[in-house]
Amino acid sequence: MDETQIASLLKSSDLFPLPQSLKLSYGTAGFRGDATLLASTVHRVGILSSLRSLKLAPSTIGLMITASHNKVSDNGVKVSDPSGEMLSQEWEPFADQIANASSPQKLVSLIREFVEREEISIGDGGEGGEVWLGRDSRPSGEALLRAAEIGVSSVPGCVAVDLGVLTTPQLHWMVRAKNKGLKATEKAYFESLTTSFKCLIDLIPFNKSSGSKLVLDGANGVGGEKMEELLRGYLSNLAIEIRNTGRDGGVLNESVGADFVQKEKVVPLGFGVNDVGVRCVSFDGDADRLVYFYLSSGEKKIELLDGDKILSLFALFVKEQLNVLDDGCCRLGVVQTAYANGASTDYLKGLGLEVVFAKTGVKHLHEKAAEFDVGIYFEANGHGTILFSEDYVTLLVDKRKGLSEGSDECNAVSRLVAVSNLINQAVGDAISGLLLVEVVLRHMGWSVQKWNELYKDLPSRQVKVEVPDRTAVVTTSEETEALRPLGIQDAINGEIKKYRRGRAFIRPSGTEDVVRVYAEATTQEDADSLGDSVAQLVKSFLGSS
Ligand code: G16
Repeated sequence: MDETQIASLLKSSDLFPLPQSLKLSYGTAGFRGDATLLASTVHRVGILSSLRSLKLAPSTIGLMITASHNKVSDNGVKVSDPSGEMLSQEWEPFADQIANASSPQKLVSLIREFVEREEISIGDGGEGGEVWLGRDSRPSGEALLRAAEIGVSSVPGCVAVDLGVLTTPQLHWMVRAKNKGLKATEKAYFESLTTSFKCLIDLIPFNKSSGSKLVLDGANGVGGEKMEELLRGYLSNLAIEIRNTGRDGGVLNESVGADFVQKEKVVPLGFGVNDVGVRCVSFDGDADRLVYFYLSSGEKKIELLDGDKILSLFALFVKEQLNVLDDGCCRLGVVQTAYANGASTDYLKGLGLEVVFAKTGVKHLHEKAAEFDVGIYFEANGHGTILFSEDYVTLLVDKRKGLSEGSDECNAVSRLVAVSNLINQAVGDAISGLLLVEVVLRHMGWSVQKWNELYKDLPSRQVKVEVPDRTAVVTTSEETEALRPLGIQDAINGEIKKYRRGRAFIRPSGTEDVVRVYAEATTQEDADSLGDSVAQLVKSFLGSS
């Protein structure tokens, strides 16, 4: 790097000093924390994104400003690689180093070392770098986006393109499309969803119904707004009522949204007795997760159809199409995490499916799903998608040429191809996930209640424990056992033994400053009691904060 390049980086870094005692880690899904402390972090991630774009030139990188399910006063930043997938994990240590560099001089020296090691050429007249920026609807997003822009353009030869307010999956989709040389606008995203959705609806053999209208809880975030745009401009026949759009004074993620509904298992604000039996769906703050639910009776209690149930529905549908083809050349697999309800895993295995487990975080699930021809992954919290390998889609398209129009085989191939276009191939996407659930329910002629009967969840409980240092918890790779603090796993095992079909684990959250506890047993009372006693163990081993 020459003197001018160094001066450019120093000048912009001086504008964003690191707040004292801020210590961040790239975590499960990028950097997250109190929004007022994040300007330097976002600025530095802007620099990193430019370097990534130059390293992989010619390619566009995505930078998303969001803290997804976290409270509204938090914000965060994550990076999309050219494929639309999460930033390569190989670059995460560098992200951690620069985010925590104590001074602009230290920062620039880390960048210099990294640029040399990675042989990144800056401003040598070759390909420039390009970073596409998006943000969710958080009030802190705009100022942080400016910090990112300054970071991106402080690397000579790199430009930032502000795409404004988007859902996280929209940005990933657009980055992927751009790097594939396809139309990469928001309009193209909506058109692609619309075309594939309509194609799937047209392929439903008889006029089947999935029951009542659908009501969407938009978490007071960007998802409700984007869904409204889709319905207004492209899918006006689809009957979806949208609540919690954020325009009626509701607060982002506060007693609303997918994370709240899935963890608390109660109705979100804005829903009540009048909705008993109605099919409802909740998005999270940046619309990369969805869970369905309905009120069975009373005012609050819900029947939850979480990521595991969405996964099961999708797996059934895909498997049905593959059975029609009966050519045995597709390797279909599903990926879950330790949070998957034991009953869902039993159900999926009962379908004869290959089930593999990954660590929490879509980046881990995505990687494993990509090993299959068709890999379906979902976290119980509603984050997931279906990945189709490019080779398998090509094979399907070729196969269709030899099939007679309207035959069962031709229709099955057309459905699979349409699903591969509908469902986001980059990350979990609540909007495309919703459209596919609606298609499959209509295809099956199922109500939400009928769908819920696929299997009965084992009662479970999730608890968050605030501790002085959550990094004191270290787990095995699948997060089912705690290796540290020493002795805690034996104590947890002692508790588990007390309950029939008891299962519990702890792990440090990568997005919030808490240790998470998951517990499962045959009755809700037992799951609650196991969850509480494991939470007590966490407090006694780590102290409470
Ligand atoms: C992010 C990740 C998810 C993960 C969730 C919770 O979701 O993308 O894969 O399950 O955080 O992670 P943790 O338990 O480590 O806090 P989101 O929707 O917040 O981006």
